[in-house]
Amino acid sequence: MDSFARIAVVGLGYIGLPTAAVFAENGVEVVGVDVTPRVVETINAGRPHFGEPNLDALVRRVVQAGKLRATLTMEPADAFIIAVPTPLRGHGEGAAPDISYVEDAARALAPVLAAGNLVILESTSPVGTTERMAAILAELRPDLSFPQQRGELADVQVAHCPERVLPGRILEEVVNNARVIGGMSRKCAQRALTLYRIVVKGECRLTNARTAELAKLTENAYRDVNIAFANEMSLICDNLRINVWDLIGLANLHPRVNILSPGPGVGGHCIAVDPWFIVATNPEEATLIRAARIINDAKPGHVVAKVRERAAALKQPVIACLGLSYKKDVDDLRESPAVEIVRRLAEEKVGELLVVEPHIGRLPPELADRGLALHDFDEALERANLVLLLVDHMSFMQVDRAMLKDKFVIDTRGAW
Ligand code: SAJ
Repeated sequence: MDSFARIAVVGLGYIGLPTAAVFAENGVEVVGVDVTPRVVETINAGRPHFGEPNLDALVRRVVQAGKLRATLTMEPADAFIIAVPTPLRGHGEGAAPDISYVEDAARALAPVLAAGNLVILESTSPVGTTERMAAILAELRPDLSFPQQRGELADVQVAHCPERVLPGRILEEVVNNARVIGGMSRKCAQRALTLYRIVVKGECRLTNARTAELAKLTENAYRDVNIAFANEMSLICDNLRINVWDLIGLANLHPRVNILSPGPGVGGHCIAVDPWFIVATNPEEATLIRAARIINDAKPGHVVAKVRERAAALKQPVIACLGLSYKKDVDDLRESPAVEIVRRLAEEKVGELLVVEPHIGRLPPELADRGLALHDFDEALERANLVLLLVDHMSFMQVDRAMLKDKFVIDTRGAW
């Protein structure tokens, strides 16, 4: 029972596809299941449908070797890894986690489930989601037993093993990061450990599913709170006319202080989202976590105000907006503070905006529809009288300092 010759990965996104490819690379037969035909076609043609270092070559290799195959319909397997989105519906206070994709995945896989199978939820989820998934499976398959019914004796094992990879370093981190493996029973955790050991070199720590769920949310809330501290210091420094980067460098000389970097805000689909999963279920207690979210969400507004103020001093402001992605060296624009800043500058008609983002081929509709276009880095620098650095992409770092002379520079990342 303990072998995993064939696994199904449900949801072939930023986490599912790299996970599927890494298992395939290690000799497991992997079926990737996704609801989007374009995603399935692209992968079966040997290509990832998003940018991530080294993923191209890996997907090509495992698809050509016949180890990874994508499909629209669920198929039987020894283990199922669910890596579907768990978005937040609404914004800020009052927003609620949406676990309907996890529920849909459970309903889709229930018919092909067999005794001896292992079902793992990898998606970042509010506490209780793994139990909810197991309840759906049990309801749809009364012929099988589940851990909430029969504990160690269950026919089907269920676990939560949250992903914790950093976009931009996914392939490396999928293998080398430590993993939290939360079983609905001891046996569930043990079996999940056996599965992950095929690919994971990092430490694997066993716990229960609820603790694993909260551990993942805690990691991202911790980072959000720490970034909020840095962002709050940047506002305080602006008021006091102190360079925040110098300040943090000095404070970090202390052996027990390690302040993160302020920036234009916190983006991405994890850190800006997951803390709300904790706030949503614990509104009374999670006051610090909520405050951090509010501070970080307010940061783009402060950047816009600063640009407005500088632009007001120019007769014809031409603003080079450098970078749109949510962080450096990725093509991911989700929840990006840079996009929000550029959109608001365009709405307020602060000046002519020259948008530079070397990682994408065309602007998202919310910017393109406002008459903006993508520009070349050198051309934008040449023409602009105000330079706004929003993302510290490697390609922006080797800027010719002479080109910045006589221009207003707003460096939101402290990179220059
Ligand atoms: N940021 C700052 N200052 C910093 C660090 C980050 O402003 O000092 C900003 C970034 O520019 C970005 C945002 O925060 O806009 C988030 O970037 P990130 O690189 O910190 O994290 P993500 O969202 O790419 O990935 C995170 C990671 N979580 C942690 O580091 C605790 C990753 O390990 C998780 O797997 C991922 O969330 C996830 O999927 O949850």
